[in-house]
Amino acid sequence: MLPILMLASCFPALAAIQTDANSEQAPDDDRMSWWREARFGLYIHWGLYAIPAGEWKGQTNHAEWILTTAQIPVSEYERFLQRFNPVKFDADVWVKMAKDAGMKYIVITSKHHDGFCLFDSKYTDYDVMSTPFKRDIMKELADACRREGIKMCWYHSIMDWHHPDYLPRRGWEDRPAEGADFDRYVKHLHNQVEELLTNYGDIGVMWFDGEWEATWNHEYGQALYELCRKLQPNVIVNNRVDKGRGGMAGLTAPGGFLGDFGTPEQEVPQTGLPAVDWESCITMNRHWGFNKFDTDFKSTETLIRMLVDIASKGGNFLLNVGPTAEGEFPQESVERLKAMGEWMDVNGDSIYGTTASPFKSLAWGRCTAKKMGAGTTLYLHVFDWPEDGRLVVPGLGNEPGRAYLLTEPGRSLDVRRTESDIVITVPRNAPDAVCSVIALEISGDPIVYELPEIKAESAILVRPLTVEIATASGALEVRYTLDGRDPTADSTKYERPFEVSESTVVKARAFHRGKPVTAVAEAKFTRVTPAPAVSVRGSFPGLKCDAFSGDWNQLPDFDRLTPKETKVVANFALDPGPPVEYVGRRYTGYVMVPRDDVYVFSLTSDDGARLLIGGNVVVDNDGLHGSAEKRGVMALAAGTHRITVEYFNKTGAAALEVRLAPIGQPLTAIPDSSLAHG
Ligand code: FHN
Repeated sequence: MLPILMLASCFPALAAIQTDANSEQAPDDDRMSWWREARFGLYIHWGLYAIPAGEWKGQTNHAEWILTTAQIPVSEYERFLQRFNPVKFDADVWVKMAKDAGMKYIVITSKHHDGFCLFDSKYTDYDVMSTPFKRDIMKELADACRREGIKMCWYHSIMDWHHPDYLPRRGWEDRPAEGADFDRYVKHLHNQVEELLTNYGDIGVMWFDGEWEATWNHEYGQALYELCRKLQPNVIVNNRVDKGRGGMAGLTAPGGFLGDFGTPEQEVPQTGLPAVDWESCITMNRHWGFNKFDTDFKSTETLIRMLVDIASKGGNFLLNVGPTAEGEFPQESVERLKAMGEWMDVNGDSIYGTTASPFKSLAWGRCTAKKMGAGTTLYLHVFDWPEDGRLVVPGLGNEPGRAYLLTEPGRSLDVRRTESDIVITVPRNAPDAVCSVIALEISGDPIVYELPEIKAESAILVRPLTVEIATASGALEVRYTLDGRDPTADSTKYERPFEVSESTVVKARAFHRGKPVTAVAEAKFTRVTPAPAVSVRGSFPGLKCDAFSGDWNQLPDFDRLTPKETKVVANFALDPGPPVEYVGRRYTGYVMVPRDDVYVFSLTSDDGARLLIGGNVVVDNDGLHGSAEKRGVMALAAGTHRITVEYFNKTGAAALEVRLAPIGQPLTAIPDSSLAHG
């Protein structure tokens, strides 16, 4: 088995680092306070697209984008108006389900990209009042929310595939663009936002979307943000009102872009983001709008742990439901909301109004924190219950107070300090198989001595490898060993990076005034034999590139498909021009490396991609995502190695970039001269 590692999984420091966004216009605390306290909201995608329910002419993977993904002419899509009659819709039932799930706000699509309005608008007939239902659904929901003390919030799409003045037109559609006046559309957008912020009482959030097309710009975003705040000064506006959102990672780039919170989509940031407000919006299955074929629902365990993970990073969780055309939540959604509510009934205090974990990571679960007078309560969310009955809280410097299970607040648990850790004696069985919460009271603010971080470019080596040890606090002294023994106060003091040239186990521990204040960090470095080069008879410049077309959510098995075209290309660069959608590519050939070494491969793609060397997966960046980079390493002998890159793009933006370097060197695109095919 060749020595290969997915680098991001070994050295988080090399994984994607989120931008430190929002730092320039942190929103005022009062206005954000209810939202930060809430932590958990319901997202609802509902509209005409619920009628086809994902299906069109035999294709069954559509949803709220069906007008575009099925290329339905607007005139044909409008016919759904006459079929929208959700006779089973009951606003009180929906709001009660959200409230019972522990949710504090509801964000619903007042208008999605298809332009259909779920509210009574005097600026269009393309709204719910033109359907057989003839009721202002948004009004009924807003009234029910007010009755139940839930914040009503609107999702409103900037992009509008129906309005005659919106541009650009969809590439495939027959409606002429002549005569369209985008500024007239912007006025229409403002008029409807005024209706939404005037006719329905206090609104919590304006959740804009569809801001990515070139016709929308920062000036429009600024004017729309200011309109919202003028109409309702306390309303919160997300960052998709402007142009600063960074893809699906959703955070606001520096540069004065507007928006009160970042909007990661279908993902959770890898770490907390101090002083940044953000909310991850995530589907329960694989679609936002109702798709009757999509039974791939996340488990209740996954959803509860996702809520905990997000809260432990200081974010909000906006969990989506796509109701049916009849006006009901899918049964799978109903069941999950009910189960989440049962967990929140017991553990809600560990989510609401909490702040991010003071720990960088915890082996057994997550942590949230809440100021309590002069002290702090740490909520320890245990996913993996300790079999030995000892829950170890690593590197906590505070003297511990009382500890208790949220399921039995009256029963104090035994808490004692070992050298660097706090140990809580817990019952043999976890009270909640999904996530049991222990409250640990401490005096003052949390003091956490983070485990020293042992860093190197790779965990495998062919040549001497430089290793450094970092600690979060300069006041601590780090001592380390290279022989596998735990460091003591007499072990070698870390002063500067050092080299290892053979397989080595490095152990490090932080000390304060001669006493250990952290557990022992350990990293194993293995000397490996580089993968042998292959001998190639008769190679030619460039790579062989098979082009496929299809609608995928992840990389298909290209071996089972027939390419539409096969050609030779100079490198991995995508064709210039607008992004090509519903496309797959498989590049095959050889890459030459100059010397025996460990090489870092970097693969950036939108959507998914995978890089193999000699048939071994070195980087797996598969899946539906915005432009994202992943890295992997492999030890290679000098010479020629077989390389394959597989790639697909579904819709929207596209990206593919392959970079390579020996560890410790800057990554660069592979020169064309180092690529060949047989
Ligand atoms: O295109 C929309 C999509 O339909 C859905 O509304 C998500 C959820 O926020 N937002 C956009 C995709 O980023």
